[in-house]
This record gives sequence, structure tokens and C-alpha cells, in this order.
Amino acid sequence: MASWKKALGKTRDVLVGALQGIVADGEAPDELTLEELEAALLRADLPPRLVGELVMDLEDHPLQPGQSITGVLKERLSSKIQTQKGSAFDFPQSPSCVLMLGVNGAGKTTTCAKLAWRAQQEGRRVQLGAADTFRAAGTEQLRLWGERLEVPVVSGRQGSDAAAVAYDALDAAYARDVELLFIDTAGRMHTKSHLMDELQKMHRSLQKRDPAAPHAVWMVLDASLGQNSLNQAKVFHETIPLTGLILSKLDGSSKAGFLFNIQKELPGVPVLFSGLGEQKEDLVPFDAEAFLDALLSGPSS
Ligand SMILES: Nc1nc2c(ncn2[C@@H]2O[C@H](COP(=O)(O)OP(=O)(O)OP(=O)(O)O)[C@@H](O)[C@H]2O)c(=O)[nH]1
Ligand SMILES: [Mg+2]
Repeated sequence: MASWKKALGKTRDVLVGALQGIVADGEAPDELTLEELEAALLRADLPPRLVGELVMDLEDHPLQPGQSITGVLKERLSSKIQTQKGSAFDFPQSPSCVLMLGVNGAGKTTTCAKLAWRAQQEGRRVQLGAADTFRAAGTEQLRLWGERLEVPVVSGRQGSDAAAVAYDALDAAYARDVELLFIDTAGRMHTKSHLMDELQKMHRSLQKRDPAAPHAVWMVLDASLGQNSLNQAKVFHETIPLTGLILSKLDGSSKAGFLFNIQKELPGVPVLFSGLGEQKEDLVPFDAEAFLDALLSGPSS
């Protein structure tokens, strides 16, 4: 199984060299060192305002013997990330359906499969809905995952109405006494308003089967896009309120620092899971402490 430390190697490599110049000698770090640190933090896509604060703080309060730069950064950064307590799969009603959204190629289909596997491991009855009717390959990809995981998949024909497939999937979940339904949707750019309207249509269609549905709306963000993925999420959130975020491809990202901006940009929307690789077991509940440790510890092991 993928580890946080290995997955965050790229972002850590950006940071670690710059941190080494800052030592605990009670002297203020020189300007050049601070400039290097600032550049590294920005390259790792930490929010510029936060970087400014961190650098100014180090200038004013040099490290004291016994203090380490990584320790100080961990302390400052830990309050910037919100984590959810308990299982993200604990919904009050059954079946509960989770609508999965994201831009093209973000990792939605793979994440649906990984979530189904994880929920199954927790002993829950799961089902998948293939509401990406845009491409035949999209449905086929989820169907194959379903076979591999032995999870039923409800799908429609290519070009059919995604909202109708979503409805059928929820209806089948009732009939099969399923506890959790993950509905995969087609990738869409946040700038295409007719595609964003389709999301609202899907939402209304699910509500016809159950007024409380969808019980969760999770957006998959490609972590390798850094802050850009957050800008996309804000537009999705305006169209259909998000209840959780999943960061995919954290293992390929050198810009994981954008995470420290999530709480500010999308207040109240927690990061639930992270994708640390391509296999079914490579999706883990988001763990802020493990994230910070991996980001600011020694080189990759
Ligand atoms: N390294 C890595 N690769 C991932 C992760 N999640 C998804 N991928 C890969 O990203 C690629 C795209 O994943 P999909 O699940 O097809 O993405 P999608 O959002 O469904 O794509 P569309 O339906 O075309 O919009 C695939 O090659 C996945 O294996 C991850 O956490 N880490
Ligand atoms: Mg897909």
C-alpha cells in the first residue's frame, strides 16, 4: 500500500533543500536564505499570503536552540487543514448516494472504484452507478472495476440521459438493499455552463427518488494541478454545493502546498480522502498529521 511519505516525495523535495539553510542559532536567518525559503514554499503552491506570514515570522523570531524549522512550520500549518473525524461513510440513512464530480481526467472513475472497495472492506453493501454516459469507454471502465471488485454496476447506453441513469442507480440500490451507492459522472470543465447545468439536472432527478438525495456530493481534485484545482472546485461548489473533497494523484504532485488554502477557499468542506497511487487500496482517509509529517520530514524512504 502507498505511504504518505512516499507519495509526498515530490513536494517534499521542493521544500527540504530550502529548509536546511535555517538553523537554530538564535540569529535571524539571512535575507538570501529567507528568499530561497519563500521561493520554495511558493513552488510547492502554498498560498502566497501564508508564505508571506511565515517568512516574516521567521525573520522576527529566529529559531532558538532546541527548535527546528520543520517543527515550527508544522505547528503553524496544522491549524490550516480541517480533517473529518470518524468514517466518511457513516450516513444516517440507507441507501445513501454519493455523487462524484470533477473536471476531465481528475480521477473520478478510479476513485469511485477505490471508495467502493474501501466501503466493502468495512463490511458495507455497495453499488456503483455509471452516469458518465458521455463516452462508452467511461462506462466500460467502471463496469470492469465492478467485475474486479464484485460490486454491481448500474449503467446506461452511451449518449443516454445521465440524470436517468443516476435515478435508475438509486432505484436499484433500494431494490438490492444496498447501503452505499457511488455515482460516477462525466468529466466536465467548470467553464462549460451547459455541462454544469447537467449536474443540477442529475441532482433533481435523484431527489425524485429520495428528497434527501444525493446524500453527499464529493469532488475529486487532481492534486497535481495545485491551486488551480481549488479554483475549479469553487465554481463547482457554486453550481452544486460540495460536501467533501477527495485529492487524487497526491503522489504525482509537487504542489501539495495548495492544501493549506482549502479551508480559506472552501470553508466547511472537509478533505475526506487522498489518492496516493493507482491501485484500489491506494485511497486513504485524509490524515492532516501524516500529511504534515510526510511533507516536512527527511528525504523519501
Ligand atoms: N498516480 C495516481 N494516479 C491516479 C490516481 N487517481 C487516478 N489516477 C489515474 O488518473 C487517470 C485518470 O483517472 P480516471 O479515474 O479515469 O479519471 P476520470 O476523472 O474518471 O476521467 P474522465 O472520466 O475522463 O473525466 C488514470 O490513469 C488513473 O489510474 C492517484 O491517486 N494517483
Ligand atoms: Mg471517468
